[in-house]
Amino acid sequence: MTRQQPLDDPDVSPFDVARAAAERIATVTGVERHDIAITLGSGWASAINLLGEVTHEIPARELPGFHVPSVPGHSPTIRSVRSSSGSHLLVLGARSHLYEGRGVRSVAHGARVSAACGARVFVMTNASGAIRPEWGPGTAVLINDHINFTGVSPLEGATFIDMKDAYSTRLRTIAKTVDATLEEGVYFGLRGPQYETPAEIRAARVLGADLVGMSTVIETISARESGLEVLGLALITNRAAGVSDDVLTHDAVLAAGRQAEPRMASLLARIVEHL
Ligand code: 8IG
Repeated sequence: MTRQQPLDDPDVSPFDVARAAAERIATVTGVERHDIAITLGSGWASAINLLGEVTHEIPARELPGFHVPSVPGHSPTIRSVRSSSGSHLLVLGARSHLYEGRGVRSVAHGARVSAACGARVFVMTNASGAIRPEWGPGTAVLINDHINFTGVSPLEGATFIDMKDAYSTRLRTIAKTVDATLEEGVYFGLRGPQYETPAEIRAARVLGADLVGMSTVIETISARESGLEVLGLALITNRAAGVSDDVLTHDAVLAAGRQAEPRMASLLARIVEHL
């Protein structure tokens, strides 16, 4: 059983919880505003070593609203990093996924805390399955749009927000100046945790999707609600169901991530330098 958390209380505003976490982060780090927030997904963790100097590391459980992740490959800390250019980076190692069952507020929390910490840019990395057959494991893809197929939204009440350019054209252009060979595609976001059937992947392809995963879409919606500019970077770790004959396992996904990790770390660090 998870403990009762402030985000579970419908009478508590998730933005108040985010503000409390942000105040704690500012107090502990002495950094009044962080400029860029970065969520490290599986296959991206070692980027931390290239982003700059880690000045503070806060266990997620010490901050309001964060839970300790239950999935191997995700590290539950929030770190403050000073980049070589002097920017303050907030690196989120604690991420909730819908399939963990802690609710959509928990998934949205990182983006809300990032905005409350003063960030203007939210960089999200993830591991994804390729719907496009030409994308093998190790391919890096800039997310240029998404299809939210989770059936839920982090927005509460009549919060009608614009989702055009959700994945900032400006930030994608900057990323392409760093690596012009970066692929681009539409991310199909599902709740999981089961991987898809081949029929579901065929359907996703017909709907216009290029890659698939179980994160990112809820966080992007929250980030846009909070006024953050979003950059989404996916590492392809497998071909989606039916795209190849491979059996999909979490271990194989992690192994592909580990193999590509040094390359992704360098790519991410170079992009962040230019933001
Ligand atoms: I890594 O093929 C990774 N995450 N839904 N499908 C879904 N999520 C994923 C996949 C995949 N690969």
